[in-house]
Amino acid sequence: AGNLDFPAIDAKWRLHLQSPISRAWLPKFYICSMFPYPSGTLHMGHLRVYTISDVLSRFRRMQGYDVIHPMGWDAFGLPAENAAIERGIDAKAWTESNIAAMKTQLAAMGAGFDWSRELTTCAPDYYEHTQRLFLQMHKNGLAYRAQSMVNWDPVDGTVLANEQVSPMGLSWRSGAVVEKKMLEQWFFKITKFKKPLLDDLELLKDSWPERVRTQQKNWIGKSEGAKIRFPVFLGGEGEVVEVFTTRADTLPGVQYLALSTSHPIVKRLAATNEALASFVKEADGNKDFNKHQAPDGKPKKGFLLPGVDAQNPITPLSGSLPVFVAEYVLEGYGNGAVMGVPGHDTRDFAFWKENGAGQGIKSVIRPLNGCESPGPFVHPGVLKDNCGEFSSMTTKQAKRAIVEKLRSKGEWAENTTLWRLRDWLVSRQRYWGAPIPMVHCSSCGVVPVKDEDLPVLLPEGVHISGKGGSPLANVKEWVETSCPSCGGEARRDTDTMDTFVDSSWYYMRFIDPKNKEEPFSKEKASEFLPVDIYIGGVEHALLHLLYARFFAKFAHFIGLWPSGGGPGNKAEPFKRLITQGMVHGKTYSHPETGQFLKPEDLSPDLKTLKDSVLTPTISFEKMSKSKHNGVDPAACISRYGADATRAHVLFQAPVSDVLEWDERKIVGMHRWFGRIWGLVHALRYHTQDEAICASDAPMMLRNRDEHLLWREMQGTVREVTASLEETYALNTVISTLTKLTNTLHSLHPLHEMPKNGKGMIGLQVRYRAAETLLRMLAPIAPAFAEECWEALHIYIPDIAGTKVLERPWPKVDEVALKHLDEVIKCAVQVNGKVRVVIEIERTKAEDTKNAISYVTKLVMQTPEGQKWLGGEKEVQQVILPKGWRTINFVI
Ligand code: ANZ
Ligand code: ZN
Repeated sequence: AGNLDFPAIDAKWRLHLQSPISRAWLPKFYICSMFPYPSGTLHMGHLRVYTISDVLSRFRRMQGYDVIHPMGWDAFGLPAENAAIERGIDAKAWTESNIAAMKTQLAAMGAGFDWSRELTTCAPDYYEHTQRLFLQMHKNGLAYRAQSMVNWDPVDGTVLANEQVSPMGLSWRSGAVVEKKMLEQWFFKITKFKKPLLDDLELLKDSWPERVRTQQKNWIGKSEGAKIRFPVFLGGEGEVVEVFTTRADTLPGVQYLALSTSHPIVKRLAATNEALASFVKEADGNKDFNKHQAPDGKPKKGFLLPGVDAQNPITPLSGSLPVFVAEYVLEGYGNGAVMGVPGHDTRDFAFWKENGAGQGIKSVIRPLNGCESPGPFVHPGVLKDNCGEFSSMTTKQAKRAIVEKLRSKGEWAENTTLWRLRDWLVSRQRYWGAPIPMVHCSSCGVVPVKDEDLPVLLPEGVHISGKGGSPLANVKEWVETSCPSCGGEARRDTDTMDTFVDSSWYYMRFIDPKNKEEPFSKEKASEFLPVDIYIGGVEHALLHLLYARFFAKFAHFIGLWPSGGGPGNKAEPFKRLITQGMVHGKTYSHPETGQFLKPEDLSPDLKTLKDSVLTPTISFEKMSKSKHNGVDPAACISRYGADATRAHVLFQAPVSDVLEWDERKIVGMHRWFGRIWGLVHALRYHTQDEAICASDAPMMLRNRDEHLLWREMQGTVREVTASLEETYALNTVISTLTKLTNTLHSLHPLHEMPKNGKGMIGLQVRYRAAETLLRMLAPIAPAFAEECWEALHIYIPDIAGTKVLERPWPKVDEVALKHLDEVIKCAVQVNGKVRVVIEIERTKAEDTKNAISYVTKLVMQTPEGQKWLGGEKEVQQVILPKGWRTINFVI
């Protein structure tokens, strides 16, 4: 490939690639990749996701689908605001220049998007409709205000959603330790849709990654169990503590109760008990924000409440139970109280070891079969003899019997279902977001802005300090307005919406991006939704996808998407989800100290440390500044060309796996391209005959070798097509095409006649194989494929003027393929060594009674058979295993 200047080829075809044409005769096909935040530069994750979506969309266009492949910008959010705070740059100008830069980079990677559909979430013509959807939520009782204990990020000075707080209680944005604060906030009632959000995951069973569905399921967190009420005595007074449990069957094994720090009883006692108050304060400091993701061995700390004891309602006479305040009990889940069963729950076990004053552990359940092992037994089983009337019941039976007994004794228990999902807190005390379209009037209360008064424009040129509450509160002339209801003086809501709101519906806007009156029209929704393939990073598996599913169901609910995707779909927005894996960078570290090395710490060939004989340790890790392993896609593209970079991205790993970026391997792609270029050149002088090149010319196969080549080609088309439309095994597309390239490359040169007449493969088959290869190459390496297409047809101006990307995707020659399926390849071994591979027709193989003599006859018809088995040679034994894949001659 020495004479190939790939960056120049990119440049030559860039314009053509940027605005792809759909010559559609098939229905719509909507491919969407998650739109980027306009930070200013594309990173490797972007390169990977947009390569995948570009390849799939070019492939579908060639197949004849009316492809929608849009691109936009998730342009509201903190980085712009921080740039404004830290460097005094205007958030809007900053965002716009970043968008311009990234658009150029997308073009440089050879990507083709429908730029006519471009949208930007921070543009008034977009956020007007975000606000309209907010009003719709409000009108339908799904947007409401509530006092709420919020997660307060003291560094960014803003409220965070629960989801933006790490399991360790750190801010997802700034990394600061999150505090708690009471504020009046806006919420979306996502919990109204909890059931369909959970149940409809089932519809996605075969088309979404299992891991993503599980994460969503856990987050929604449906939990079936029971409420059980415990009589509690404190200071002579009787009270009741209600707990939630999924294991009512373990009630006979309860050894204590544990309350959360904000339980009413705890609050009351803490007012007069200093030690308790300080315990509560400390425990609140290291709150377990996220029980389901909390690592093991999390807080076991407890505080025994003095003078408080509880009774087990099922065995009230069996003595009293201690009551603790415990860090691990969540205030927002169930009743903020737990019945402690050390014998059968891991956390309770750990807690009791720490706080049980050396008391033993009561075990009430044994395995159905098999013996007991040390530690808590957490699985279902059979109740032991120490459980009175419930003894020898199974877990399932006992759950029902115990709840029923307590219920009949006077409402001491009741079956119930708990959900983990909370309503979505959407207000942010931030500037760079869509203003919440609400007005506060002293006489009318909170009043929605009139639909015709949208958008509520975000004021420009606002000075943002980054301190305190909402920056908008300081823009007096903006805040002061008149009440939409009574016309009197009123104030605008000064919060903006969580940027997750913007990205929850953008894929619906893409189908009707210029619509002024509505977010999108019903007709377009029915025509273009759902998205056929959605591609993006697995880091969005939870929140973004959950919110997007919520908005799709909401759109259906208010009649904006009446068809909801047709029968059986139930308004699921993304038919198929592909989550691409991360790109890891090659990381060099010091073999002794383990310290990460910069390129300048290494010798020029990177094999040793600079001025040393030590070899660096090499690993692949998440790209980061501190590891000096970041790779800039733009630099890579300008060095190797977009096509080799794209092919490399696809080839190095299956789409969902981690991709270990090793730049040196790109030369493998260059070598492959070089071989294709060689083929094209060898052929083009011979293809001056238009009749041969006409795609409708009947294919004349004149001998066995032509048949074989033709068949191999059909197999390739079938495999590549299946990978692009069913399995998304895009790495195998490259290897399959490489294989075909190698076959074509190994044919004897056209101008030489082979001596034995073997391999007499004529021009027509060769040409058709080459042009089919180019068509399959086109989605992956579009610029290079166009260059080859032009070169191949240089003497046929009619075709040279066409574009390979506008050609139809190759169809499989079914007849040839049928043959391929019907033929068994049988390796002929002589004394264990393979000498030739022959083909046996499957039907013949099945019909033949005397298989060995039939196959031997075929073998003897080949020159190799004659050579190794003919003449004087004496065959002692023939072994032909079932399936006819091998035949072994012992001579
Ligand atoms: C007794 C018990 C015995 C429990 C046993 C489990 C196993 P999921 O499945 O996530 O819903 N629990 C209840 N409320 C809690 C709270 N506010 N904070 C922390 N933990 C709480 O979990 C339900 C289980 O979590 C409940 O069942 C309870 O412990 C605990 F062998 O009750 B279980
Ligand atoms: Zn009013």
